[in-house]
Amino acid sequence: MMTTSPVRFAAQSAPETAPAADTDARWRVADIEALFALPFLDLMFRAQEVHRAHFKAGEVQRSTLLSIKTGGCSEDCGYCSQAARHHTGLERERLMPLEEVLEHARAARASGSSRFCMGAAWRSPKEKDLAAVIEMVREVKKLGLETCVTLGMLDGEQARRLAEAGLDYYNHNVDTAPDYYPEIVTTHTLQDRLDTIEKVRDAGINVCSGGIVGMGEGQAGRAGLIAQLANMTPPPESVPINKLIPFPGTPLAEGETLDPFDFVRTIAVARITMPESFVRLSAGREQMSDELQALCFMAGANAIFYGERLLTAGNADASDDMRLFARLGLVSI
Ligand code: SAM
Ligand code: DTB
Ligand code: SF4
Repeated sequence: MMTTSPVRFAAQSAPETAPAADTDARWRVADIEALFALPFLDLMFRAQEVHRAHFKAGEVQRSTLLSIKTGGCSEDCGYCSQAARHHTGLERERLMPLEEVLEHARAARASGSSRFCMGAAWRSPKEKDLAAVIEMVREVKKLGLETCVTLGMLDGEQARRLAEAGLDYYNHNVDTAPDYYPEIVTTHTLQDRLDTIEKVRDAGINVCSGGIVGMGEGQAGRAGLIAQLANMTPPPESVPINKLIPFPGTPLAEGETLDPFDFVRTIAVARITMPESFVRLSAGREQMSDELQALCFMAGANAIFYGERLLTAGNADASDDMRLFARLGLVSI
């Protein structure tokens, strides 16, 4: 562990260290904005220092995603291709049968992924659906893969049943800064999301929670996103940082373009403020050059989604990823 101090920092000078884990010190949004405001090379250097103090440089965890229930969602998340009310041309599908899920899981294992993440376009799972997903978790675990699911909001009992089935991770993103959340979603609140995350945590399941960059939130919005993740006690074990994929037919389709360096900065600030978390370079890699991805790894990203698809969108090709790993000397874990 790095030496830490509970003393917080003035907004003008970027903080030197993270708050000590055993204090109630919190990251102030101003501290995080100060990190974002550092000259790029200084920020990258700091992120590398923190990364190398907590992880082996060059080791990257790979998870494969599968959409087990696509489209027709009741919620209105402005970025999402799967909201029933957005006309994205996506066909609504039923819950995928177990055997088909297992075929995908076996392929993911054969490709070298260590975790299999199943996503469903639900506000929250119904009893019959949860029972089916629990069966999927049990069977995927038997293949020797770690399991992750993202099913929308859960109550405490649902979280306990998933934990009992051996679920390793639950993904539930806070997505953006608290004050920007109502601009993006109106059918549930950020507090609903935080309640689910707390239930997942209480059930003993690892938390995967992160957000999306490039929804017009600005640097202050990105600082607000990172602050709420870093101030969770403990921070999520896995922090996906997604670059908005602008789907035609969604309200965010015509969003502003994001400076790629601001995406890299977000990764670096996540790394510095959540030294022990896996920071996952998530949606948007398909459109990123190898050089930009290399900067993200330099900034402290140490996990990716691996495989031809995310949920409904394409992902970087596995063969391109293998070449990139070889070119950069990255090792998958
Ligand atoms: N319904 C569940 C939920 O909302 O948690 C699970 C599926 S949802 C698609 C999972 C996450 O994918 C979202 O929280 C969001 O962060 C990310 N995501 C969805 N659409 C995206 C897009 N167009 N670009 C980037 N990330 C996206
Ligand atoms: C996360 O933060 N990103 C993944 C995973 N968690 C479930 C999903 C990205 C979805 C990108 C858009 C799509 O494929 O529909
Ligand atoms: Fe999409 Fe999940 Fe929101 Fe439904 S709850 S619209 S699947 S992000």
